Amino acid sequence: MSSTPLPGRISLSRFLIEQQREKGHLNADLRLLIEVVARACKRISIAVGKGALGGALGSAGTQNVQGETQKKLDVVSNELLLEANEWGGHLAALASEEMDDPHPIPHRYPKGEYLLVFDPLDGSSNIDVNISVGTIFSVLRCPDGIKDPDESSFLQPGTRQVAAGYAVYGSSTVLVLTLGDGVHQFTLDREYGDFPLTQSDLRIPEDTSEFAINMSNMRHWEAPMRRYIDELLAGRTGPRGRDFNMRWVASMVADVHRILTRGGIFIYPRDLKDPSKPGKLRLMYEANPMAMIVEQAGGAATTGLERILDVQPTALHQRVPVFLGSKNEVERVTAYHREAA
Ligand code: AHM
Ligand code: MG
Repeated sequence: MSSTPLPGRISLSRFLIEQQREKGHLNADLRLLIEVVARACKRISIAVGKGALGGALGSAGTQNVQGETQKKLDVVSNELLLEANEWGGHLAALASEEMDDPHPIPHRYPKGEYLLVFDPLDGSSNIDVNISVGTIFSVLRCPDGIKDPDESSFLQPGTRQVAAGYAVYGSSTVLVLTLGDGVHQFTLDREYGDFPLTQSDLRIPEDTSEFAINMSNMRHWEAPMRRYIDELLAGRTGPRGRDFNMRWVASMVADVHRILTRGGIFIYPRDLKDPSKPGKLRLMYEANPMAMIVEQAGGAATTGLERILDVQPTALHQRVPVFLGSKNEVERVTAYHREAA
């Protein structure tokens, strides 16, 4: 059975062309970049959707730079994003969670003005159990005068991102995008192979009664973290005077997507399990793009002490604590951390 395109259906391509023409939010190179990333996400979605039939479940038997075991689909997704992006002439270099160093554009191709940073398959511990995973990406400008970008070219605060987005490979595949003027959602139409716009200007409610955190780490948390969660758990008779619900998918893309859809707060704090690590999530390809999206949707995103987008990166694979989502809750837990600092 085939379906008829919805009247007034706006494809991702048309949306980008209109943004370029009417608002000047992007140029032809950035438009190409976003379209190429979306095309790679479509291919990753197909690979994820094949599950066991694609022969790509399970471990690849290798480790990434952070010592994490790579899944076969981590490696496949990384390669799909590299292959799709390196020849188009829109990028100066790429960097990925799965690669130690930035990936240069091969000499046989022209170079462009943008840097692309990505987590090719976020939440990959969920692949083998058929739970949503996703791709997160961030776009920066290559600093002026740099012909061969290295790690230092990428170390720009999140405020310099020109675009950020993610795809969730769930019951449907959605692509969420910001160009710095609101957040827009596109849904993969598997029959037509395009991404029509399905929601524009997503907004995160300022208040929420839902939180997302890995509670199994509670014994390792610092005092302000315990204070905040203890208050939520105390429910109606506690200081917050209402009950709070908890959700934890263990795929940041899926947890953040829920927050964009109905509000909530997502937290991955620093903990004392491994004091050498300031949190689990990575600044450049997880925290920064998600912080830009969340702020663009009216939410807030901090490290517990400062705005994530203001953090000056010192290393490509740097980790940070992450508090993001409904503004009033993020501000409250941030205030608890600042009081204790
Ligand atoms: P990954 O990029 O290697 O998949 O790791 C990041 C993921 C996030 O998606 C998620 O929020 C977190 O790790 C889950 O951590 P935990 O295993 O502590 O629940
Ligand atoms: Mg990740």
